[in-house]
Amino acid sequence: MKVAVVGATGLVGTKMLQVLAERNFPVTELIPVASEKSVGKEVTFKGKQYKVVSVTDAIKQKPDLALFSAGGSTSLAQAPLFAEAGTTVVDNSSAWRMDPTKKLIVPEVNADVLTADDKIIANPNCSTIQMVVALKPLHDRYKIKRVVVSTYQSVTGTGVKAVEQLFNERKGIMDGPRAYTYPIDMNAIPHIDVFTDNGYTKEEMKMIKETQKIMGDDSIKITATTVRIPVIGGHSESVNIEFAEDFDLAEVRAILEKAPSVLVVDDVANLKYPMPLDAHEKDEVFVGRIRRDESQPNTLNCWIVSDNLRKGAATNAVQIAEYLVAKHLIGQAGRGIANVYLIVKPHNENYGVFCYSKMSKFEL
Ligand code: 2RA
Repeated sequence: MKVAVVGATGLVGTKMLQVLAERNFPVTELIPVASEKSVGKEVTFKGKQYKVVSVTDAIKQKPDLALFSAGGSTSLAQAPLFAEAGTTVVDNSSAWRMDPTKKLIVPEVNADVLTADDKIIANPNCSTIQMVVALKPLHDRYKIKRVVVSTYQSVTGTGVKAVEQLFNERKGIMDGPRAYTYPIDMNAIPHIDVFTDNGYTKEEMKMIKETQKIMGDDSIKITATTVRIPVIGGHSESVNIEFAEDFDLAEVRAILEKAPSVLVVDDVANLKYPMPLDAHEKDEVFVGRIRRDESQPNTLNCWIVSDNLRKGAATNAVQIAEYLVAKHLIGQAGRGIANVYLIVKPHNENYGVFCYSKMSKFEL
């Protein structure tokens, strides 16, 4: 499979390359793509060096898959160009997430809605992904009425400049490049993304709208406060969930223990609870501090932590691509062949992908 990674030199793009390699995604040809100022730079994939190319060059090569992590305006302009060339785009920006014609996917929750016609697929916001992975199995059992979430988000969600600002400040350098208006070290900034007219930030509104879209249920009421803290390994969330009916705490734990991608870390007697230090470089969504909200009926409190660059971004995007491969929904980019059938061997085996037309057989 010919795979383009657009934004290959950024924090998420670099993580996408790492995750593609780790999960042995069937990349037969890698096309790292970035803005003009990075064209010609080299990135490493599976021990080999690849030169970064421009978007125009990448489209000419008609990749089967393009993983985008290049910002909203780039994605709005360029994702359709890839799609027109037959490429399936999985986009990590907010550009397409609330577009009613585009699917917003967390594979553990709603991958089953994908079809071969979905040429631009949206990857949700990191803080939304980790929350819905834990909420979905509970919603299926008890029906969620309302969620109150407060986040404690890693500087890696902002990007390289923010990580630099934090480390500079920690060394006492206060006049280096800044991603935030205020110091981030020794601080908590209740402001992620821009403010909207209702006094919420865009990050908070993403958590509300995206959760409803992914869960396919607009009746779930959600309110959010999102906060940036001087942390690297992942985002943490304090989540208060009100259900339509009462629940059994032991059953809640059992449901979460069985839920895909969830790891319950909840043993307060032994001081075990999820923390970003432990979630760093892992793909799971860690859930702990599971307890009843004693202030009102049918309500649960929990603490959800995940590596925002992995499950919150790169891993989720690659999992979407893996689903497309497994379901034969991808791999025909612009080949112009009638009656195409794809045969994809199971994960980890030698991925021979063959494409048959009425007349001939091509190895992709
Ligand atoms: C953040 N949610 O952490 C964003 C990144 N997508 O700022």
